[in-house]
Amino acid sequence: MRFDVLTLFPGMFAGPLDESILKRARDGGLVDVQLHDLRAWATDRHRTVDDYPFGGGAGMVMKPEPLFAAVEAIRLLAPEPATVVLLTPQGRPLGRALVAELAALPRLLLVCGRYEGVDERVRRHLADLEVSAGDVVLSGGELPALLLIDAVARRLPGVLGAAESLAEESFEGGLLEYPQYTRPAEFRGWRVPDVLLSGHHAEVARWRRRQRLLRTRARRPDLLAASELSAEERAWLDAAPDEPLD
Ligand code: 9D3
Repeated sequence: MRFDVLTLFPGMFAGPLDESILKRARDGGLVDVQLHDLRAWATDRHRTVDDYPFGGGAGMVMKPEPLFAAVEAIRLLAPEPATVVLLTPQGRPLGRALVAELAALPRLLLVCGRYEGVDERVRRHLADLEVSAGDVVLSGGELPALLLIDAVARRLPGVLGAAESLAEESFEGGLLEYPQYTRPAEFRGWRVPDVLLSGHHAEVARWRRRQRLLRTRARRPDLLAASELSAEERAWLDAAPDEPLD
């Protein structure tokens, strides 16, 4: 899958793209990320990309001309049709369903907003889709673009190992994860639950499923409402008090 990123701050991307899973996916040719500096499409002496808002008000607005010129030029750099995604606080919040939709596309052109936002004509006539990283105020679309690239790349065939992919699938069930422990079995007096040391695989699986349900009810009841439960699982929830948040 190809990502083109249009940004005023290409330097923000090197670190995250050059580590761990994203680095491996890029080295293996599964993910191609091309960064483009919007200022390259500014035409005046000062390389201006923003201007004052018509009607007045605080802050600056990204001008349409460099954004349109850049997107039109970047489209031509590869044959795959590009879906233009504008990262903006007013977009559709990034979530599992949206990530799955984006991962099915061959090419994304991510446009990172800065300042108070982009000229409305960019939104209306250049962007195919507007995406937000959720209800938090950030300085621009760069970190949301990285979030999107990371989440989408993890869904591409071959990016995760077989074991990791399987683990991801089991959590697509939409519940939170069960508590995880590793050695030592006792640390500062805090013991690992006996069932995990017992070697009874069926008991361990039941304990984990139950823990996921209790934890999801306590922390994300919205997720629980959307998941399908067996009669036994319903009974566990009815019998158990709310998990104390530790
Ligand atoms: C006057 C109101 N503005 C400041 C509070 C709104 C505003 C404009 C531009 C707030 C942040 C930004 C810059 N942020 C983004 O461009 C952005 C973003 C975000 O702030 N949160 C979550 N997702 C995204 S995607 C792009």
